[in-house]
Amino acid sequence: MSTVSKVFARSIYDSRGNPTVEVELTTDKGVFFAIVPSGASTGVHEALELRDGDKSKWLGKGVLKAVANVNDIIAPAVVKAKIPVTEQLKFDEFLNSLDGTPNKGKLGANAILGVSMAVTKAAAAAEGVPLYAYISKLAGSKDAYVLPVPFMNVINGGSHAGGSLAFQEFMIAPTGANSFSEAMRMGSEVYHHLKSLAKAKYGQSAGNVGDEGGVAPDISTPQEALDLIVAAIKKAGYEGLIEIGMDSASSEFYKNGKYDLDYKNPNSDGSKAITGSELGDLYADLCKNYPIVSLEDPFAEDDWATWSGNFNKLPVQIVADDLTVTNPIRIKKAIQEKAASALLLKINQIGTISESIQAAKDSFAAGWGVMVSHRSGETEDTFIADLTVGLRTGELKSGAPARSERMAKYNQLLRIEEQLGDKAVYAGKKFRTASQL
Ligand code: 2PG
Ligand code: MG
Repeated sequence: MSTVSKVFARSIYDSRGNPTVEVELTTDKGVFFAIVPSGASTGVHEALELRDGDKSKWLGKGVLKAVANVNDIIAPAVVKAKIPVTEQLKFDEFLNSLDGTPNKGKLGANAILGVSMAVTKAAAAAEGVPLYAYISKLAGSKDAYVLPVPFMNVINGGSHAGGSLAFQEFMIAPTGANSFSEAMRMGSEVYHHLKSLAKAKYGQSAGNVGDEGGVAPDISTPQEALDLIVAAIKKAGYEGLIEIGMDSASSEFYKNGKYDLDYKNPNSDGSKAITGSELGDLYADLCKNYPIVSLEDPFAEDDWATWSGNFNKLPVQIVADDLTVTNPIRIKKAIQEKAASALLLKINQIGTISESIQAAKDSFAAGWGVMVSHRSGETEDTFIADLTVGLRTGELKSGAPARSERMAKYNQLLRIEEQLGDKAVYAGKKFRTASQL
């Protein structure tokens, strides 16, 4: 029975150069590290990310309070409680009881999540199995491990880049590949073609990248972005084998009941603001003209009626991110209201691994898909790669096939696929229903 002898947190830095929490947890099996990611286009209903707010340091973004909450409150309580690390649910319930608020508002989700992740890693070591295998057991997933379709964000817009493009992410999804490693090769080739095409068409600076490693040409319409991607797919010779996903992150440009597609223009006169129904028509049109298979956050986080009203109009996977924030209560509502057909699963939106697993299970039970996701502020921690395989979600997004905080997850999946050999199944076209494969 492996229990925790020491917990220690420190402040380190994420991919945007902002402070974040790292937890070091010690058991008889060793020392286990976990680093917490951080979003930019965060949903208002997410669990609380505790920031110091002291403008004299890190522009208010310090996490010294969250670090102190781990070291002064969580650490002594956890060591004293002696809960076996293999009892994740009990452990996470204990962490939640120390916090005592519905949104982890006292200790901070960033303090709690770091400990919860490190416990899972320690438990895998206690059982002597790889992390993905342990998570699979924890979640009660079916046998045969499924490797996900990587949704690679090759054009960055919205709050993740400069320029005037309102929609945040344009992703390539090699659904026609035969394996995860082949999907990565195809994605890498398309990414490099895309960079050359963007530079040739929009000038050298169009090759500069945004927060998630995708190029960020100064274009203003989704059609321009999609045309570039289609041209790059064609140039690489993968027409029909690579499809497209988008994350509009539309809560960012929802104002006064309308969607302002010109929101990044400081001189916007509001004339490009459209209704939810008009935005739905725009998506329907894009789905007709481009090989789109997935639309995330097409509508804003509290615009429920527009989500449900447009659901049948859009013939692709509809992914809920800011709408559901990996929160079982909001997921239940979205299922009841027929608002979406897939969950975007972000562990720091809810703050513990048990609750993240529960969110995935609730979604699967409703026939939904689940796409595991990084945050735009990421780290070298590869936890979500193992989580994806363990939960059998069949889909994951971890940014462009470039920049090490993005590649860390894809590289871990390459290792897992190699380790599994013949036992690895690639989700391919069945990414949305991979849990049933
Ligand atoms: C999203 C994410 C990740 P952020 O909206 O899906 O790509 O962005 O982490 O900034 O919320
Ligand atoms: Mg999103």
